[in-house]
Amino acid sequence: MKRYAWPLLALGLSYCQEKAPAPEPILPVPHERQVAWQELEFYGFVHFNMNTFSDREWGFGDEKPEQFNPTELDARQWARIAKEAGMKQLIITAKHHDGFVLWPSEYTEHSVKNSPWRDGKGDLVKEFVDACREYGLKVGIYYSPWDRNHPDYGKPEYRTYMKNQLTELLTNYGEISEVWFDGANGGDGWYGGANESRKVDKKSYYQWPSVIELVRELQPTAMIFGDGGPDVRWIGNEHGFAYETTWSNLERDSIYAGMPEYSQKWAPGQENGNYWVPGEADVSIRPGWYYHKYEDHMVKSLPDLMEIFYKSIGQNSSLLINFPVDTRGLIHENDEAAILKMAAKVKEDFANNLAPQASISASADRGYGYEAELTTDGDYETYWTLEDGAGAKASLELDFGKETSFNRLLLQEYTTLGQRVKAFSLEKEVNGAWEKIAEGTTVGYKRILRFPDVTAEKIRINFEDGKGIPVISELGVYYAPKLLLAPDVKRDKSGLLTLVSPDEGLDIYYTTDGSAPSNSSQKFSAPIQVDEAITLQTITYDPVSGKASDPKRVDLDYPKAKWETNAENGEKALDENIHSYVTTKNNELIVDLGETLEIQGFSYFPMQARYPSGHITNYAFAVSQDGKSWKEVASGEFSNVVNSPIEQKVRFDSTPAKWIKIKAVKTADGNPATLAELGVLTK
Ligand code: FUL
Repeated sequence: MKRYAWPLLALGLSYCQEKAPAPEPILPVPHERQVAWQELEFYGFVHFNMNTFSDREWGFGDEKPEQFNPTELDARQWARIAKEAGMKQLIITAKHHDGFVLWPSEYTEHSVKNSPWRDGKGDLVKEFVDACREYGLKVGIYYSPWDRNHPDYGKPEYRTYMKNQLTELLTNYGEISEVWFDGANGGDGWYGGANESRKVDKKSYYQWPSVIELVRELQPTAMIFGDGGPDVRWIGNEHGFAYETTWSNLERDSIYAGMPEYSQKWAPGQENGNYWVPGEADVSIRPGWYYHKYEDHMVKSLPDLMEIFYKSIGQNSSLLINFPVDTRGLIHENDEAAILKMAAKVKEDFANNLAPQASISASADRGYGYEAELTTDGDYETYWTLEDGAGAKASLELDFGKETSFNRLLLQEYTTLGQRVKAFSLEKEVNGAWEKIAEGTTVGYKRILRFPDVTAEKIRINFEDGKGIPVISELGVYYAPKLLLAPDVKRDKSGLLTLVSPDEGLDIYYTTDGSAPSNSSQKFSAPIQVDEAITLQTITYDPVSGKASDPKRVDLDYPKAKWETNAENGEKALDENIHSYVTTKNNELIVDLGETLEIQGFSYFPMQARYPSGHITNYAFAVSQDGKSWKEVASGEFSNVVNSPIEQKVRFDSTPAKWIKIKAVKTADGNPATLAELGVLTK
């Protein structure tokens, strides 16, 4: 029941409607700039600089400005995509470890001013800032302290250079909302031609306090990112995952950028950390931070991106997703499609908050102005809390008035009063008793629990442990529709076929005769033995909504159960696992098929590692009946295998084979040939 009285009544009863003062904060609490920042939640990174053109992740510093030459650069395209994806800010790599700078800095020749791009008259930081402003995005600047180009790196003079450049960046482009200092620093480099290794003392070399002071002076509202803050900290991995228990409190004084034990020891934050330094989870939408054509087929899938969303924003962290802008100067169409799918799915999952539709009550509250209803009013500034000294235990009960299905719980603490909750659980009422559905530890700015579909009329959220009375701003209950994607198809060497659902509570149907699958086809319940070549078609089906995914078609050829090879580790090319591979001895691999098959072609899956080697670009393929006398049946080129290491299929006239041999006539890098998988085509 709402306890707001009518205005008339209020006159007479005003004594009981006076809002009690807010509870005392539990320190540490966020600074104003951190409060503003936490609402951003989701923003983007643009890795675009010299590495884009040298096809590297970390340039050495000896690159030439002439190499920087995008052909269709359009920062407005980046900003449009970020905006459409629901991002609130974009951060650009103004200078990466190789030292090349994207603006015409007065302090170096190693910049866009000596590149052919815009005839040396371009300023990419300016184009970027203008595009962000046009699309209403905040602007962030990534500046690598480590500089493998600069002759003075490692000497005191370099500090002046760094400050001069930061002054340019922070005075010439209007409001900057985040300044991103990378923790990677010191090591080999070109260093003005010295070509040597330079180690710096990461704690003291940069004189961080004075750098921070400079940023504060020039951009008082900017958040400063570093491994350990000062304002926002690294989450400790590049997968975009925060932790089950994630504190915004940090023992900041124990941390310096680039310290080796940061990830294990400090990254999740500390319950009793004495500074407010919330986490930021950074991850690239592809394996690399920079663009490499050979990763065009490795853009993260929707299930991957949703996992990242729930493990970052859903675990008290912001999410920073990177676009490796390509050599044209554009976000690649695969990356755009992926991020927009993710944005649509997030929207769908949180389209309908069921909590405000329920009547809500609390085990206790602090009185007028602090009632349970305030957790479902959509206003972060209002909150439910208890009387001082009431302890950390309390509960909120929601009565939907009818059986209601859901699978997500969202909670937000009012962080202005400090992060408090240490343990909570969700229960549903079953015949007058409470049954546990899910539980969590910390909440912080935002916590989302995912669990299998539950149907209940009444639920209860128990705050079980905390640093003080709970202070809860918002509470949400949602039914996230299933991720209706076709199943993953996995087959092992023996021919055992498994279909894996992308989400819980879905059914899987399939056909093997080429007909279109539906929910009246064969239902998949356990792995199936497949001893022949088949065309598999499969769907996932949601029995609740009656909706099905698009069908997936996979041509599975003859299983490799009887196949053998003498080559060392050769079985890695026959194990139906594209993430394992064999490195051949003399650039060939011979396989005994165990029986004579009529084959019409072969397939080659190149090595899938991040830094592959030995991709076969020119091949010869031969068959044999006895493993001694060979007949070559095909030879040719895998033309684009370096840039696009996807499965290659070669067809030829049908021929009997008991033995097969693939020979790499040439590999892309001259290294011994590698194969992730070798197969035959019998259909
Ligand atoms: C890392 C850098 O070394 C990567 O190249 C990338 O910029 C990433 C965001 O941070 O530490």
